[in-house]
Amino acid sequence: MSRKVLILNGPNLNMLGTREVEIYGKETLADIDKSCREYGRDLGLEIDFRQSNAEAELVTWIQQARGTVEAIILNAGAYTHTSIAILDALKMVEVPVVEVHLSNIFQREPFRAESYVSRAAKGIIAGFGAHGYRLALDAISQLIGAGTKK
Ligand code: CA2
Repeated sequence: MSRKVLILNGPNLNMLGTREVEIYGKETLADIDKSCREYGRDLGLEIDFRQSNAEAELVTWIQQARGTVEAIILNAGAYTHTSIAILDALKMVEVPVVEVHLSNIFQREPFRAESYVSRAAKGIIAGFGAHGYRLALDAISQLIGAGTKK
């Protein structure tokens, strides 16, 4: 049986592939969505891939994940470094969270090295561009034992 994984993307990630390609790569968010669905299918994972520029919407989606998905992959964008509301929601959700960043946030401006999301995440993948999402799916597959019967 397929297991559901929620992949959430925060502000400005809808602009991927249009600017700052030297930092974030040339793949669009639609490209990443497609590649996650395909890779997830191979791992027996059903992917629900979303993006929002609104903190409140991300919080609501995280709350709704409780009891409905097996894991969350989260690239919270700039909210990573600012949002106590997202951290609180992640702490409540009782679902494993893998934090993803396209860029290596520890090599950039000092304010990007601080992540509220990390406090609630099982682990973090940063600096591998779009491939990081597939690495996160591998990690989740291991964590929840996907491909095995529930
Ligand atoms: O490296 C990442 O994945 C980030 O989460 C991306 C965020 C940034 O604020 C985080 O520090 C690290 C920003 C995403 C903005 O993406 C754009 C893409 C194209 C053009 C402009 C922004």
